[in-house]
Amino acid sequence: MSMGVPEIEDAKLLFIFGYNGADAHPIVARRIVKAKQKGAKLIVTDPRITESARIADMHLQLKGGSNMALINAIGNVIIAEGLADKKFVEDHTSGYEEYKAIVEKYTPEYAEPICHVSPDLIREAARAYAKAETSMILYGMGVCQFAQAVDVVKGLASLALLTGNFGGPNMGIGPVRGQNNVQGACDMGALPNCYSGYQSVTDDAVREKFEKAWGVPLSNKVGIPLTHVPHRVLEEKDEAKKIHAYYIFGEDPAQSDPDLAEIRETLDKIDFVIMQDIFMNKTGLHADVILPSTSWGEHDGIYSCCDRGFQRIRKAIEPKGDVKTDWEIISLISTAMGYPMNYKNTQEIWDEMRSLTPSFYGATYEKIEALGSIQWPCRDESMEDKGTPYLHKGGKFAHPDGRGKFFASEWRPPCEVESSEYPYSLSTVREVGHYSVRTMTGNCRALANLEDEPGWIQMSPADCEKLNVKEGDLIRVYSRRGSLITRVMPTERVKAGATYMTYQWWIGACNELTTPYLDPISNTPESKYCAINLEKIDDQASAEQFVKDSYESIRTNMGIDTAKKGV
Ligand SMILES: Nc1nc2c(c(=O)[nH]1)N[C@H]1C(S)=C(S)[C@@H](COP(=O)(O)OP(=O)(O)OC[C@H]3O[C@@H](n4cnc5c(=O)[nH]c(N)nc54)[C@H](O)[C@@H]3O)O[C@H]1N2
Ligand SMILES: Nc1nc2c(c(=O)[nH]1)N[C@H]1C(S)=C(S)[C@@H](COP(=O)(O)OP(=O)(O)OC[C@H]3O[C@@H](n4cnc5c(=O)[nH]c(N)nc54)[C@H](O)[C@@H]3O)O[C@H]1N2
Ligand SMILES: [Mo]
Repeated sequence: MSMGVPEIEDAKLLFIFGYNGADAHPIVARRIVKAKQKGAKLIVTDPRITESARIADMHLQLKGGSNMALINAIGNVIIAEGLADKKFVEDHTSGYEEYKAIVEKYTPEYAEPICHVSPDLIREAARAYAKAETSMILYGMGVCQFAQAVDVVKGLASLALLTGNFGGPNMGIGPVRGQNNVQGACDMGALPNCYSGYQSVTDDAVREKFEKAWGVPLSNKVGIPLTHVPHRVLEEKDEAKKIHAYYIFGEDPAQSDPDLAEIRETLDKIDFVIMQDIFMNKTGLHADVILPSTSWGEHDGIYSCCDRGFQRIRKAIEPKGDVKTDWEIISLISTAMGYPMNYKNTQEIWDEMRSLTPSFYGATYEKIEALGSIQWPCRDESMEDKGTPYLHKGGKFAHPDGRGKFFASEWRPPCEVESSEYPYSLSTVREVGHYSVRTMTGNCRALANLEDEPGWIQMSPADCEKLNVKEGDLIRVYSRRGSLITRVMPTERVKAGATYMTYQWWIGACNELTTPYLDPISNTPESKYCAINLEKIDDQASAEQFVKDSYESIRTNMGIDTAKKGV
């Protein structure tokens, strides 16, 4: 994020793009409501009527999979109507002419048949975004989970460049990232291509610094992204590139990755799987070794918020049973493999990391404790350096020439679209009551009592009528990759032909249906679009029995006491 989460409240305009705060981040959603109460204009771009869309001044209810065309059209209007911040563009950016050449074609009239948004509304949104004193973009998985995702992120950043919405408070662009510490995992270098602080593994000077500190030779090759693992197990012919062992922790690919049939085959064919988790999950059913670890209330550490803010977390209770913290398990494995790690606590690990990471060096435990949160970059240990609430101050960017780079791309349709055989689109999203692979919320009996298997498919009332199904009916959903049973939820919030499921259900597991197509740069799968068909089930009683039996059988396999409600 170029700005901080608290700044959301003071922006004059919020442009919310493929992000549903009310279900995904209720605390951030409160800030959106507060911004509105303080007079901010709200523009929401989402194919569904989300809660933010319901209270928005403008809702661009685009057709799923058309983000790039819409963003290009907004850039087109800003340029055509002379609304760009010419001084900012001249002084602080590069690539404007190339950008202009691409968006020229994307008039609102050209975009309309792709996006299904009226040219008037596109113009109105572009004018409001460009004219507001400070405009802030918030985006989420409705941008990132497409095979054309990185292009769209850059396209959104280009709108901020075009209108000078960088370098000051209450403006900018923010991916409102998912998990409490997904930003932290990336900050610490849990990525295939970098060390902590985004220092590249292919940079010789960086590699030599880490080699010296750790006293071992290190590879200069980029590693393997999570979503390439199935290919490297199932199809790789080159023995040197084939994967034989898979150490998985804090992740349940057998539920959260696309095309689960392929994932199961991968986990079964691979020689050795280690699973390290706080609960049993579907991946654990394929594991050779299970390492139980402590949960967030049972250990110390630091999380990074999506706005680059480091925050300390503290152990609240003593762990029970035969468990260890994740860092102790990693240290023990490393020691057993011949590289001793003798850390006594998380502060020692943090201090070592800081000493090798200039942009985080100033964020000491003591300072984070005193200030509550420190947003990187924070380079100096002294109390004067309180971190960086917003980036690009004075219009300075990280490119070698100090300028922000414009980017536009032609729109590409999703990889799998509707056909006569699979006439509906499926997008997979979130609901407020359950979390990701549902190990955590499913183990909370109160939440399981509110909502349990097999989950729902959101459909337009017109589609329900066409299929002659009503709320709560079990229905069969199938794609080219798999099939499942879920419940019908008719809702006016979605358009005809487009359906939505949440991805936490074990029986109604939508990743049986999703496609493994990836964005070529981020390697994120296209979870937001695939083609499906729906089939009414006549014998509802046996379908209900099937759901009950399969849920019980999964829980029995996982060693869960099925007499209790919840997982
Ligand atoms: N309760 C709960 N909270 C969670 C999670 C959870 O599982 N449960 N998961 C956490 C995680 S890991 C993450 S990453 C965040 C994600 O939080 P969000 O980013 O809000 O994620 P989604 O709900 O998947 O998708 C956001 C919106 O994208 C829209 N969308 C779909 N297709 C398109 C499109 O083509 N264009 C546009 N503009 N929008 C589109 C969907 O309708 C949806 O409303 O939530 C986090 N918070
Ligand atoms: N169809 C579809 N699929 C999706 C998405 C979508 O929108 N649609 N969203 C994707 C996104 S954005 C994300 S982030 C992923 C999330 O998917 P995952 O990362 O697989 O799911 P989580 O539920 O966040 O947690 C994974 C595991 O971590 C364990 N865990 C929790 N705390 C700890 C801990 O302290 N230590 C250890 N070792 N384990 C712990 C949990 O019990 C759980 O088994 O799903 C992705 N999959
Ligand atoms: Mo996420």
